Formats: sequence, C-alpha cells, structure tokens
Amino acid sequence: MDLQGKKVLVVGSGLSGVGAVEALHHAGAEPILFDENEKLTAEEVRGRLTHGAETEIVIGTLTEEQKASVELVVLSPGVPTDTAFVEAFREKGVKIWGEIELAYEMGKGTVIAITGTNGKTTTTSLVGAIMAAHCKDVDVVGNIGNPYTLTALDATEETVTVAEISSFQLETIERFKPKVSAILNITPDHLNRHHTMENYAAAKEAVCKNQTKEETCVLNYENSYTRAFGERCPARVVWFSSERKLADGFYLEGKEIFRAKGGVRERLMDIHEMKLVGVCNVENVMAAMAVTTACGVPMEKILSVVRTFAPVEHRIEFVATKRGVDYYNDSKGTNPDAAIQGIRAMDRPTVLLGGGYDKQSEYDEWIEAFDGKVKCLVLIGQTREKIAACARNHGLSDIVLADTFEEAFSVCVEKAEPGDAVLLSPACASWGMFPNYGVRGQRFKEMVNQMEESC
Ligand code: UMA
Repeated sequence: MDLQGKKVLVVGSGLSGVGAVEALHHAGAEPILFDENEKLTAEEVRGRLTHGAETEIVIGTLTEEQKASVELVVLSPGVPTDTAFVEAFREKGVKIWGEIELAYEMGKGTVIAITGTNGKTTTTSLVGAIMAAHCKDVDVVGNIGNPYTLTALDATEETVTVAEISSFQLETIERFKPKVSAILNITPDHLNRHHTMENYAAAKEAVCKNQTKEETCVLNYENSYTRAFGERCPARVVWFSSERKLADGFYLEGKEIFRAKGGVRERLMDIHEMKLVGVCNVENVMAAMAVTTACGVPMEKILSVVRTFAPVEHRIEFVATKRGVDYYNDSKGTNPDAAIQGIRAMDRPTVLLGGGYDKQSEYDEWIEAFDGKVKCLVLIGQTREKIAACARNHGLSDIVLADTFEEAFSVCVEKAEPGDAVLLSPACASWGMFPNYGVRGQRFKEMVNQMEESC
C-alpha cells in the first residue's frame, strides 16, 4: 500500500504506537496518534516521539470529523479488535492493520516469526543469537519489547528479522509471511481477550496463514493443539519432541538431543552442555535448532551458540543468595503454564510469590505442580482470593494475602529459612500493579539486592 499522504489512525501510544507513528512519518503518511487513556496528556505522548513531533495527537475521544478522515487504522497489540470502535471502521471498509503488518509491508529481507504461549522470548533470543553468528544484519523485534516498525525501514534484502509475535499481534496481520515460523505450544492464556481456546489457538495458527510448502513451520509434537494443526498447516512442517523418538525432526532421548531424517538419526548434543535448564528450555533449543537449520545455518555454528547461550532475564533467573536463601525471578511466568515450569525447576522448599492481573485463568494444574515443595504461598493482585481458594482446595494451608508487592516480598523474606528458595513466579500478568512483567521482575531483583547478607 502506498502510504504517501494517507491519513492513518494509530491506536495506542505505547511502544508499538510510537514505533508505528515514526515509521509512518518516514513513509510520508499523516498519522493521528490516538490513546483512549484520559489520564495521559498530548504533551506527555509527544515527548515519546523522536521523529514526527508535529504528529496530531488525540487523547480520550476522536471527533466524527477525525474518524471520517481515516484511510487506514493501525492498532497496538493491547487494543482489542472486536470493539464497536474498531468495528465501525471495518464496516466502512477501512483496513485494520496491527503494527506488525505495517512493519512487514514496509520492511525487506527474511522474516522469522516465533509464537507460542510459553518460551517465545527465550527461543526468539536464541534464534537471534544463532542468526547473528551466521549473517551480518539481524534484528530481533516484536513482543520481546522492540517494536518491529523501528527496524523495518532500515531493512535491506540482506536483513534477517527475528520476530517474537504474540496472539494479540497475529489478530491483525494480513499479508505477513515469514520464511520460517514456529508455534512452540498452545495452552490457556489471554482468554479474557480471545474469549475461547479455539479463538486463541486460531490467532496463534495465523502465523502460517500466508505460508506455502515453500516455507517452513516448526511445531511441537507434544502439544495437542500444535500436533493437530500439523495436519492442516499450509507450510512444510518440521517437528520437535521432548517425549518420543521421531523419524523426522528434532527430539530429546534421555539427556541427548537428536536430529532424524527419514529415520536416520544424528546425535547433536548432551543437554548438560547448555546453560539453559529444564525441559521447557530443551524444547526451546530444539525449536531454535529447527528454525535456524531451515534458514541454512550449519549445525556446528548452531551448537556453538546453544552451548554458550545464557538464560533470558526474568525467566527462572537466579538473582542472589541472601541469608542462605536462593532468590529466583520468574516474573515472566505470566500464566499458569509458564509458572508450572518455574516451580518444576525448584529442588527445595520454596516460598512462592504469585498472583496479579486476572486473565480468567484456572490455577489447579499450577497448584498441583507444587508437588509438596511450596511451604508458603504469598499472593497479591486481583487474583489473590481466587488463587488462595484454589490452593486451599488442594490442601495448602500457609497462604498469605498481601496488599502491595513490597509487603509480599517482606513476608517471603520472613517465611524463608536457610536452604529454602524464594520464587517470584506469579502465574498472572503484572498489569494493574506494574506496566509489564519486566518492571515487576526488576523491582523484585532490586529488593533482593538491597537485602543485607545477615539479619
Ligand atoms: N490503549 C488504548 N485503547 C485500548 C487499549 C490500550 O488506547 O483499548 C492504549 C493504552 O492506554 C496505552 C497503549 O494503548 O497507552 C498501550 O498499548 P499496548 O498495550 O499495545 O502496549 P505497547 O507499549 O505498545 O506494548 C506492546 C505489547 N503489549 C501488549 O501486547 C499488551 C508488548 O508486549 C510489546 O513488547 C510491545 O508492544 C512491542 O512490540 C508486552 C506483553 O505483555 C510485553 N505482551 C503480552 C504477553 O507477552 O503475554 C501479549
């Protein structure tokens, strides 16, 4: 689409909206940056823009005249796509794109897209590191926190864009077509936005909707949704499995990773050679191997990066030992399935700090995964009563509800004894108390690091 002179409504003035406005400005379009949050001021929002400072900014509500002038709408991922506001534009035939579609339309080169409920950030970072060892120009973008629009304009045919893509972002793609995609797993999350598991799975599967057998999609054989999707996936499928030998694909057997082709297998590495821990990370590594192999990276190069790659911040991240207690930051455990990986990685009595924004998740499976290791559960946020009730049903008795994150942290410090672990792994998003899980994890690490070594 030729964007020159086009009136484009950008909804949301966060990272994505700012990236979209700047890219639109460079493309010669006339963006209107709109945010419904009336607590913001236009000056504050203008301060976020490095380019396009003359952009029209509207806070609160748009006038009918402003709405009538719009030729394209670009939504930030946090903006629901099924509201009357968005529907009114759709009915008038105005195109609704997300920030990812806008960036894809403007960009060039090879695109790799990684989605899934859990493991996206680790896998995207690892794929980015492997591709950077093989190619000169690699951008790691998307849900990971680096808007795709900020790098798309500088991309050339040689550029490799490795994008972490969320279900929110996939709801608004149109022609987005990665050379290689991966769906790591699909488990319940964001049901308040997508309403049903079917809608959520469909959003994830859309990552392949424009792919053909010329392109590749990497799928997890051990997840019921992705396995079923393999049957109707439009791309060439490459499988990975942490539970069984595959005739074709990447798999874990015992402590070793293998690649098989037509039943002929090749041992790739022992999992103790890598710094990442836990089965979830072995799956992420196998997915990254499959993705980068499909991009033509030689296996020796892939293995040398995998051996040195360190865990991503906020994902079962060891912070420090204070007064004999090990503190772990798993702030990225923003849904029950991710948090299950967090508690599974603990090998000692654990004081667990959980709770947060209500995404209408169910917590039974998470609490079952405690497996006798959680000596005290400290809860915060909107979900604290719901989680406490569920934990009591599963026989847990030491449950403390706290009003603030700081109060919860103090309770954890009090309850933990030398030899224990304190784990922040909330099973909930941070929204309502923090702007995102990164800020929550940083605050946790600050509090740990400020503790005295002894009482
Ligand atoms: N807003 C509206 N109307 C609405 C909803 C929001 O005007 O109906 C406004 C808000 O007032 C706010 C702005 O939109 O000012 C926020 O937009 P946003 O929520 O899309 O946030 P961004 O800062 O643009 O960040 C987004 C992603 N956020 C979400 O998907 C919620 C970031 O993912 C991503 O890193 C960033 O784009 C860059 O691509 C975060 C996330 O939590 C980390 N993602 C979810 C997850 O990982 O589970 C999907």
